[in-house]
Amino acid sequence: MGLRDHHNRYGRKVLNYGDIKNLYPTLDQRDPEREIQLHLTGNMSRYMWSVDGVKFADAEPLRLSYGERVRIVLVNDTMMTHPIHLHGMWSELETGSADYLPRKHTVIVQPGSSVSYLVTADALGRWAYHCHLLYHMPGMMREVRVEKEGQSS
Ligand SMILES: [Cu+2]
Repeated sequence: MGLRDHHNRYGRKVLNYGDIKNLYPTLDQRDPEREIQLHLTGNMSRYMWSVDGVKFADAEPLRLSYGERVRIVLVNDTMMTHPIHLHGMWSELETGSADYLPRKHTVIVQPGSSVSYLVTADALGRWAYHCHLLYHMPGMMREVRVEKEGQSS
């Protein structure tokens, strides 16, 4: 949104995710094998929240193969900011240099914007993946299942 090299009228720089860089090289240098795009959705007036228009109770788990490298693209279709937390694995923000991706637990997605990050599915099991705002959590939540190939449950 034009903030990357922008200074405000007081001469101060507006910091954003483009300014973060890992001190250490990206551990998993592989390109992602696939991309998962998810829309953060909701209804402000009824205060209902969802992913791709589906609330957690009605949603299928998101399945990742153990060891795979995947790109997640979150598109925020709402007018609120959502801090999205994937448990169990790092979210490596695709900002700046691919060789120094910053690793985060929770990724903030601004209203009307999108963010992409890479995940290495290196933790077997069932993980929560959700917005960290308490009142958004019941709807804006997915189970992520990391499974070995041919071993779905
Ligand atoms: Cu939220």
